[in-house]
Amino acid sequence: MRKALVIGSRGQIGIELLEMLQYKLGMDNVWGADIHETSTIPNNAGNYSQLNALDKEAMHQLVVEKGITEVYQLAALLSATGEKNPMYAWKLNMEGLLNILEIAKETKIKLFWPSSIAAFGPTTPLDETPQRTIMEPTSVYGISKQAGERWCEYYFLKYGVDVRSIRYPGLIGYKSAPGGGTTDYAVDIFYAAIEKGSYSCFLQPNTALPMMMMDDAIRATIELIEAPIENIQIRGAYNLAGVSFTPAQLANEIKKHIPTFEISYYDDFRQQLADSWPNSIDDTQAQKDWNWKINFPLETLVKTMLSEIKKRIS
Ligand code: AKB
Repeated sequence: MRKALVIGSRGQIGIELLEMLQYKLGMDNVWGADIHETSTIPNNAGNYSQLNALDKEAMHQLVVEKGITEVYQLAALLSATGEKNPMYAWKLNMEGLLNILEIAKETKIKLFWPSSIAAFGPTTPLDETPQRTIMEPTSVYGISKQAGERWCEYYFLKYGVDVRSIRYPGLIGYKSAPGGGTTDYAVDIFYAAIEKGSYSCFLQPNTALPMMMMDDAIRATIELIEAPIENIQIRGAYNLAGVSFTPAQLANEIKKHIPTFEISYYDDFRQQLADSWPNSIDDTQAQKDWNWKINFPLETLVKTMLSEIKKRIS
């Protein structure tokens, strides 16, 4: 019997992953945990425990008490917030991972931990970035993801921990808000387009980045965790390509639905982060090992975001 725990269950990925796991495994078999007080969590969110990812004892107790068999450890500071508080980002991102790796070693649970395109750096080949390549990240978030990938592989090689990971592109969804990332513009733009008809973008028009609709990201996460163990050739993190576009290309696609939409651009520290990340990704290995394939190209992504956000606002 599978019993899942999502740590960081109130975050951008956590909210949607929790919902999908509840649908697949049943409400009783899924547990959410996050830093927020229990009294602030909606009644329909299912089982929930307040948890600090830095509190290893509490994490261990939760895993044992609830009979958890798989953990999704999503609690982290993202790239932009991380740059504002590098020491805390390092502490949370690394200790949060090492705590659960230790628990996985002791309890034999299966573990999912998210890496990111931020694990690459300015010396990485920018186009069709391969699975294995130069990785010299320059943000604290990217360094923590790169180090985290190595720790995941280490725990697999040394202790046999069944840990699996994805280098998520920028994630775009309508059910939950992003927080503190460089790719957040690609969510904010939809709300601004619908509510104001214009958007002021903190990245420059030709900044190409790999992105992915949240539905695809959640499906990828679950397909990876459910893939037969013998298929998993990568114990660092799998590349996922998603769909690559620039702010200007995204704005043009939005204009097909809202012809009066206007975009302008301003200078911001996040440009430097975006410039250090790939334009596009090669995910042949994920296709080969666990049959990965995206469902949401740019046109479908934009159509879905606009219609779902309109429904939510009205
Ligand atoms: C961020 O922008 O920090 C994240 C990421 C690319 O991991 N969305």
